[in-house]
Amino acid sequence: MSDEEDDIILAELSDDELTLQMHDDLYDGLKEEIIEAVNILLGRGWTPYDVLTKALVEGMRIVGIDFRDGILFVPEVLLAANAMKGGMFILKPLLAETGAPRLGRMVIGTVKGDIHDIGKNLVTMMMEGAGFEVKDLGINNPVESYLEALVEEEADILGMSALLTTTMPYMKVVIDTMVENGIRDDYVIMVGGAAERGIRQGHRGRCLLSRCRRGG
Ligand code: B12
Repeated sequence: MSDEEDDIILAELSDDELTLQMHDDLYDGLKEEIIEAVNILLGRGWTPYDVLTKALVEGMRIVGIDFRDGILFVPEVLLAANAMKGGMFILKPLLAETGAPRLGRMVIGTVKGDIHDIGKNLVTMMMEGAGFEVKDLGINNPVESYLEALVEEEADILGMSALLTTTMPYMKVVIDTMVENGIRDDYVIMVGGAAERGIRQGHRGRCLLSRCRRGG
């Protein structure tokens, strides 16, 4: 960090300057600065919803673009997501009070036999940042966990993550069970990780696939 950046006093910036600074600070994964800036904007009378969308979500949108284009890598994105989480921690209770518009509810989890969760955690944060309520079931989820959570959370979207060739087919097991139970069309299903082949095994329906990453 340059001396010039060290000298920035967030409280002295105008609203516009502070918002742009927050985009930079998210990009650099500066959690303490994000927390300070969120509190400053709230203190200036910004609604929690405006702080979320104009400062945090917009900042993460820029991070997402550079991640997609290979300019940022996983460790940097995790730092940015962690900084975003710091801001979200302050805003979450306030948003609940002020009734900011929620886009929908999602249940997400890594499938049975699989402990990879970095991608899932990123998706969770991105979805929360985009205005969805997300129930994260963690790793190693059997079909029963997904089905129970969908009902309990009154969810609209099911998200599944699987990184191993041995666990990918389990996504199909979950979907097939939903078909058998006659509830498949009640939900949008999003799958990610090494999803491509796993889901191509003869399933039809509303599915959103993330881009598949290969290699190691
Ligand atoms: C980190 C890692 C681990 C860590 C996991 C730590 C953690 N907390 O997640 C540890 C060390 C624990 C691990 C363990 C193992 N791993 Co591993 N691991 C990886 C590695 C290097 C990176 C995965 C990762 O986090 N990528 C970064 C994230 C951001 O990417 P992502 O997960 O793909 O997520 C993105 C998208 O897929 C998508 N996405 C993900 N989930 C979802 C969900 C939804 C709903 C949506 C919309 C999108 C979405 O969004 C994300 C952002 O773009 C991969 C190699 C690779 N390049 O993928 C191997 C890899 C997945 N592992 C592999 C293996 C073999 C194993 C082990 C079996 C090794 C062993 N012998 O013990 C164990 C498995 C344990 C188990 N039962 O799960 C193999 C799998 C091979 C295969 N064909 O099955 C890989 C491919 C490495 C390799 N080339 O051999 N692993």
